[in-house]
Amino acid sequence: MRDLFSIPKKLERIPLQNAEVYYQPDFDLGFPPDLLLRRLIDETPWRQENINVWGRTHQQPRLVAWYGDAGKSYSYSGIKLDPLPWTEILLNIRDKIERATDLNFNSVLLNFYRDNNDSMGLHSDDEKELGSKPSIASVSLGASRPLTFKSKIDFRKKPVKIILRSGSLLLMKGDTQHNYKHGIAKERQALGPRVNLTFRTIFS
Ligand SMILES: O=C(O)CCC(=O)C(=O)O
Ligand SMILES: [Mn+2]
Repeated sequence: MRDLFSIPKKLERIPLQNAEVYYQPDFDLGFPPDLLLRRLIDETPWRQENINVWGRTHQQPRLVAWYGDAGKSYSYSGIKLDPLPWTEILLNIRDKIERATDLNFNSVLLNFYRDNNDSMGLHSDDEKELGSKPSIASVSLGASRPLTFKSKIDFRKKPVKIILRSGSLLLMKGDTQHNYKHGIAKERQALGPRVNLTFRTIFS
């Protein structure tokens, strides 16, 4: 019988209709999540990008960095990111993720939420260079933040929230980007820093 109080040691499917989302709260990254968080905050050349939304320019409410194989640049919301070369720490994490998901990734977007005021608006990762059914593996480090899923098919459906805790792995596949938006809302209460890494495959 399954122990209700044990933390699952593998990716488990989240019951979200017309989507394929898997979550593992306690993923073995090879290093303690706090150590990885500190190193990534200190060693990443973070940028705050201006983005175009509905014809107006804003500063993104978080910091970003894009790493990947040479030539795999990525465009969204009017910005184009050229990849930085892979670092040892990111290759280590990628290796663990690839084994756990049985997938290959050639790039990773790092997002740094400095505190509770940083956020990411609801969006789908549906750029054409990600293919028709993007597989995206997301590692979270630092403050727990809820990831909100909002159906694009049925607007009456209540949003579903998954708390992404430090050291967790989330995998989105299949029709998830087609049928849902997802995002990280600002929070009212003070929170410490969080770094999220989304491993992706760029086809181009
Ligand atoms: O910070 C997160 O958990 C979400 C990141 C995300 O959706 C993205 O990078 O596209
Ligand atoms: Mn996303």
